[in-house]
Amino acid sequence: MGISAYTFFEQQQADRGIDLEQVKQQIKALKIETPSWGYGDSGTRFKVFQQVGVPRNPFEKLEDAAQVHRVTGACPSVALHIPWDKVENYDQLRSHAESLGLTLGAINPNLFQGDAYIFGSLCNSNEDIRLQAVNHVLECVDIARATGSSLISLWLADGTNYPGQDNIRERKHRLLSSLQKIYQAMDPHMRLLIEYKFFEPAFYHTDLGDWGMAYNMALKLGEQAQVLVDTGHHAQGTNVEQIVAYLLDEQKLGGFHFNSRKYADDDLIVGSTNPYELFLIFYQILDASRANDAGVRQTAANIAYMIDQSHCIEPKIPAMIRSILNVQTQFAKALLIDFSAVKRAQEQQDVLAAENAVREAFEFDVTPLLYAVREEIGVPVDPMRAYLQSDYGQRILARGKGGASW
Ligand code: PSV
Ligand code: MN
Ligand code: MN
Repeated sequence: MGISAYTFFEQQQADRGIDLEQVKQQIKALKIETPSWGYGDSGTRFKVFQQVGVPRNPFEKLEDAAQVHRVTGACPSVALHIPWDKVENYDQLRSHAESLGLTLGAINPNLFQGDAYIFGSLCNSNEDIRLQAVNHVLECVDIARATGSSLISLWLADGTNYPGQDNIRERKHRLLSSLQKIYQAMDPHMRLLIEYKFFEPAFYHTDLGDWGMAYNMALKLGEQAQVLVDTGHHAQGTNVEQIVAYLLDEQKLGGFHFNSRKYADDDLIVGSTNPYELFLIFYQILDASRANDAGVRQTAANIAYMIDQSHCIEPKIPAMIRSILNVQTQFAKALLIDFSAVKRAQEQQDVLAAENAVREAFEFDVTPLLYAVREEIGVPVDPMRAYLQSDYGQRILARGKGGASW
């Protein structure tokens, strides 16, 4: 891509009244956290395929994550999942991250794999098991202190498979009381991000089945609790961007788990099947960042952007790079929306003009823009090519098969 493509693009956007310098600043500021588990082996309930070269421990997962940050400059932090990433000494893990130019990000408790949790964790009718689950999350709060993390992102597998299996309202009460114990243990700068999902592994009812249930819990807990939107956790046809807008307006949107889905919680590369949805999510965020209400603007500015994907059949590091590039692309396109044109059309109730003002931004090729941004921050203009041309992928083959797996 030569200078001329960018010059043409610059002129095109100047003619539309878009301040490209500001757009570039915003692209540079977008940071996306990658998940440690995205570098390990994962699969479906049918099979986990083992790949050669997969990290054998949390230290090696960080080394792989550092490659993604090296070529994109956009992924300086890594989320941990406990106990998948449990280590003896978190100071050592933190120093290792720092030596790689990374920080440790959200701590994700695991309330779904312990044998005790067959009938649930924080909602279990057995008080001892509920306490065990609460204690695990409290341990994660301690880990967050040691790793310098400020986010606890909590997903529950709790639910039932059959009508009558347990009392839905009592489970709701148990959940709130468990969450209150966790919330009270957090330091003032920490945030509890509550993730919801409509089904799986429970198939009849799920205790945090949708954004409304997560929102209700976050509201009852207090300011430090917010909702986490995992883009793959909705029923077919759900308007995810409306949920995003609603939660932003209530100042309760805390973060995202980005991934793509076709049928259910498929955990595919974000933006691979539904790029327009991702673009429209960013449209809502950028719209909120221009809101009159300072609280809404602040909420939009503090969103934790995280990837949550399972790379079952694809090589993991390039899959993560692809994900980051897809997010950057849709974000860059959303930044090209002419918000005054949208507003004008809305005021005139001109449906077609309003829809056009949003869609036309999606239709621009932002490659020259992203190349220019990367050149300015000193990362390869084509991060995927740079990674594939490096020998890192070859070198890690020496790790062999049978690395970390969920
Ligand atoms: C559950 O489906 C989920 O989205 C939660 O965020 C978990 O922590 C993660 O996946 C595990 O892969
Ligand atoms: Mn998730
Ligand atoms: Mn999921």
